[in-house]
Amino acid sequence: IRLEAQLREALAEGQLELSLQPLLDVPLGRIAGYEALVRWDHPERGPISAAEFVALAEETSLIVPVGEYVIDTACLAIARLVAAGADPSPFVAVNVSARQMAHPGVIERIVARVDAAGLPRGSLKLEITESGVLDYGLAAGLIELCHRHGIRVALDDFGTGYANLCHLHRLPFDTIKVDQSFSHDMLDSPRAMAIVESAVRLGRALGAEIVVEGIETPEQLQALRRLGCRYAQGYLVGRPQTLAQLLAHPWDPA
Ligand code: G
Ligand code: G
Ligand code: MN
Ligand code: NA
Repeated sequence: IRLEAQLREALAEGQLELSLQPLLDVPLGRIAGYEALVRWDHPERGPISAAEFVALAEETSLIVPVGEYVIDTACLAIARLVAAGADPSPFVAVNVSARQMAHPGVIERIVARVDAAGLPRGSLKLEITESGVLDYGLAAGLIELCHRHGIRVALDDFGTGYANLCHLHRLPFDTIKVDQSFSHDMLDSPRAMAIVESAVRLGRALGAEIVVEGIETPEQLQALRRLGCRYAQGYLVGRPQTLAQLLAHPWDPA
């Protein structure tokens, strides 16, 4: 409860910050976009990861203003990168939670913020994790509404949890993000490699783009190239960085 009050204060006082992690377009060999990851630099405790405080924010209605801060800041950051010469225009992927999506009018407010930042609608992708799909009817309606507004939707952490093939069966995601546990093992485990390979094929069959997360070595990236995977994300491509860091070294892998 004390942390909740502190989070409310952090939001008001601008202690929340965004990190942006680049995604590589594997066949083209260039940065295609960024995933926004929210951070909280707590005055006494130091940096607190999103994993820690997003769960807390979800238990309260704080996830709504936190989510709006993230969308706003992410769109403005991408607009700054574009203004600084990022070419072609990158996309920005923003994580959203079920609690946030259940709020009436949330998509319309998100669209208004994309427009206000001067970005094309297609530059925003919403990333939904398994826990973000509480109800298929609701999720399908939200995805349809996003598509009508030109916003794309990704299924995050694919391969973990219970119902991910059900999600793909019922919901028309534009992007599937394969969880990093598979890429970490794929060069040592033929089973992990088989799963990544199947995900790439599944994406092609479903008309969804595949992102493989957690790429840390050139050998893993080479394997993705061989499989015909479209996007790679991970420390090899770049660590999550602040906008200031990205503007200082726009195309350096971190
Ligand atoms: O980068 P980090 O280890 O803190 O991320 C941990 C988790 O927090 C990830 O699963 C990520 O999806 C989630 N996350 C990061 N930023 C946000 C955000 O802005 N909103 C939501 N709902 N989740 C986020
Ligand atoms: O659940 P989601 O995929 O949104 O979470 C992304 C998290 O994964 C972030 O916390 C990010 O810092 C972390 N991450 C990104 N790339 C790598 C990587 O190559 N290796 C590891 N171990 N973690 C990564
Ligand atoms: Mn994500
Ligand atoms: Na993920």
